[in-house]
Amino acid sequence: VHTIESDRTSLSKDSFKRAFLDNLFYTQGKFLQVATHMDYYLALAYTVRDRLLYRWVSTATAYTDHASRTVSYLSAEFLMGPSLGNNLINLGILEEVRQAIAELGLDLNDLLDQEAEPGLGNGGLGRLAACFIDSLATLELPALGYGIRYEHGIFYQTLRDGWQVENTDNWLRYGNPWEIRRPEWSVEVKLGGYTETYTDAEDRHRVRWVPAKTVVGVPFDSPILGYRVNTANTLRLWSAEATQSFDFEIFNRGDYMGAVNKKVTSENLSKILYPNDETPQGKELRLEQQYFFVACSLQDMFRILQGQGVSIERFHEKFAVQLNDTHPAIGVAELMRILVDDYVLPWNDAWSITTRTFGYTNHTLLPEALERWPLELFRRVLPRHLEIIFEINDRFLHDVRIAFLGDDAKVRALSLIDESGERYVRMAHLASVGSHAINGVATLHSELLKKDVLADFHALWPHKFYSVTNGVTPRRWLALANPRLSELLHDTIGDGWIRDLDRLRELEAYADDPAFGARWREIKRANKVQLAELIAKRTGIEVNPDSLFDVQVKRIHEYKRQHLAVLQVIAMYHRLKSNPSAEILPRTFLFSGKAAPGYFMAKLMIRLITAVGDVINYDPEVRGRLKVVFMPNFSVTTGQRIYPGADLSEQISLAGKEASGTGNMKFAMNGALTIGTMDGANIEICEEVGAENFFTFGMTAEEVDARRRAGYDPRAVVESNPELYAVVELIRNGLFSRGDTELFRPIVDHLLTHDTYMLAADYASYSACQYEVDEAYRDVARWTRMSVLNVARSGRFSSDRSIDEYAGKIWKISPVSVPLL
Ligand code: 26V
Repeated sequence: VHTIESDRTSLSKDSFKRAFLDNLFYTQGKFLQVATHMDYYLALAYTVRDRLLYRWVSTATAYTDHASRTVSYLSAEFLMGPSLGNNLINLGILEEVRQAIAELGLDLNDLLDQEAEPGLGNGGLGRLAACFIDSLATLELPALGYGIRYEHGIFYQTLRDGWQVENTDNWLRYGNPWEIRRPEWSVEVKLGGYTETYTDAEDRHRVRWVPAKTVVGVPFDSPILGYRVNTANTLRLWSAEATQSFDFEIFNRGDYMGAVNKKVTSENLSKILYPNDETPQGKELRLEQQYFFVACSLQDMFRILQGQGVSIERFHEKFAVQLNDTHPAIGVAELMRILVDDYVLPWNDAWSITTRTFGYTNHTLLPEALERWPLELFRRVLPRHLEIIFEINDRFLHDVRIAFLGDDAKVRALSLIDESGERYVRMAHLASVGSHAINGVATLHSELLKKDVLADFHALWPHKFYSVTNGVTPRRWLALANPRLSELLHDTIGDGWIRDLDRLRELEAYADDPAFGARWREIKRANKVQLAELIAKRTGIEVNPDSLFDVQVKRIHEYKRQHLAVLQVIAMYHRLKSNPSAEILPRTFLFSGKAAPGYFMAKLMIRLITAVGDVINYDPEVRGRLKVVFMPNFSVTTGQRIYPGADLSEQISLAGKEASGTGNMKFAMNGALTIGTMDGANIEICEEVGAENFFTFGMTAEEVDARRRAGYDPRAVVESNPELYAVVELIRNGLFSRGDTELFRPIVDHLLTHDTYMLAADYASYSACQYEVDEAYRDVARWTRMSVLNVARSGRFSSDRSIDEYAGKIWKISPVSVPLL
């Protein structure tokens, strides 16, 4: 093995160049003169992969030898973003490879641009899983990420006449050099059918599930290398295939087309990612997807357990299984089914193993986002699991009746089955009952969980509740995304921050250093120039790099209130039109984000942004002082280019609605200041960086509640605020829709009547706060100081800190150092 390493996968520049040319020739079948950029990218990716594989095999060996306790992170989404750059960072060879590639007459950036982004997630939840998997490896913790290998990830967004258009993503078109198919570890998954009882040879009463169909799950593994360590964990994504028997049917039966159709249906299971972030739709295929990947993953864990000769009763000692929201919550019933039906364990023993295995992370407080499945649909797909859920529920409600003597309302409220109308299975309740740990993703969110959504569970089991504030990986979001700032950090405080982000504190000493400040500003300016180029390329809009870059990038949702920012933009425009010579601070408003395809209001919000841009951007009187840009197709890749160029980060959700937010952390880490509500992790960011370095506005979560209880009348608020009234009138009169007074009526009407997310109530405070932003930005030294301190104090928001907390408090796992073979 030593010779394999030194001959084939050494990190020296010469060996790297040789390997690259070798791969170009023997993997891509091309020579330099005819190779495309895609060929070069793939050759480079394989060259890097070889170097990962050596660490991967070493890691697998170390874990097997230690029989280490392992966390299985179950997530329906892993929004990984491109791998090449990240792997080069984590191997510590980015600059060396850039040079080696340059010596071959190529530009590394051009090759990095070739990689298709695996968009296997919607937004925050999927990206969090990706940051966590990076931190797990960096902290040398034994971990497996389990998910779905969607053939089509999140849709590709374009704009047509200012409206969002969805295009199917096809990330696998040129193949994926980072994955290895492992057909030898394929498993079968049953679906549908019915159950029956029988007596086995040992005279035991048992239940048999007679499924209607069986599909095969094939694992595709990708190595996840930690930063500058030998640990390379596995991300194992399952792909659905038809069983062999379909192929036989195809040959033997007359109904050729019918058989082929059945095959296609099986393969549909991992075809497409549902794009409905925050509003589950109760679609049968979605429940099948969830069960599919969970059933595959649990079988895989049993295989690993058996491979290590560990007995079934010790499942929970070997594995800590974390449920990333309720999407994998069916795992609770599936593990019970395996233990009780297949291994014939007594119910109580099985239940003890199950609850000691699972942890549940909740990611949302929005009531409409809580997953529930119509009972009849559930029975159709998973008849045995429904029986098991009923049994879990019976036993659970028995305890509830004792704990809350005579309180029938509590029984109804806590039940795993919602029986208030059409009957549903409540997945958050299943996850809560079946787990030993329940956590929110920021302090406020965890408190609200205990007070609101899961209050009755908290009353029952206070000891189960935890809070782990989210974090993001500084490798991708700082070292890779912002090379200029990273270089300055390198020159000033060294590179320790990349694995210990608290080390950024050492920057505090430079916050008032004029020479350092000048470099700081040059870097931000250069990043803005680069971002301006990207904006021009993607939208044709020219923006001024000396204007304040005011950025809101995230999924488009009413609770996130992109339209609150738009109201403010219109107010600034109105001010300028009323007094064209007014001294206004030039601003560029940049919006980016996807709307769920069926979410009408969100799509209309995008149309409003583009419509306002169409008027303001081309109004000669504005003289370029205001620009409004909607950048299509927000993704990990575009995020990496946007965060480093932002001056101001908009985090303006209605307090109590954004569980945490993670974009807020990426901005702060890259030196943007935040204008934000006291919501989610904003509160903690404000606390860390200091209120004097953060722009807060709006009602607190408590004030929101009080205000609503007191009776909220948005129309009265609008009518009593002349600025806001004028803004609403301008939209209503069709200024942004060529006189069409219908187009934006749903937004205006909703604002005046229900205003569910209370834009009107927060408007005045937001507007006043934006004046403070202007004032701070005009004081160059002050803004620089604030920006430096935001970066210096962002250490807490590394996902390394989050993972360290999960590992210690919830998973009880510890690092295993990996020697190279
Ligand atoms: C729901 C559904 C419903 C079915 C279709 C697919 C799908 C995908 C996602 C979701 C729920 C998404 C919940 C979510 O993303 N929450 C966000 O989680 C972030 C990480 O914890 C957090 O920072 C955000 O505040 C929170 O909105």
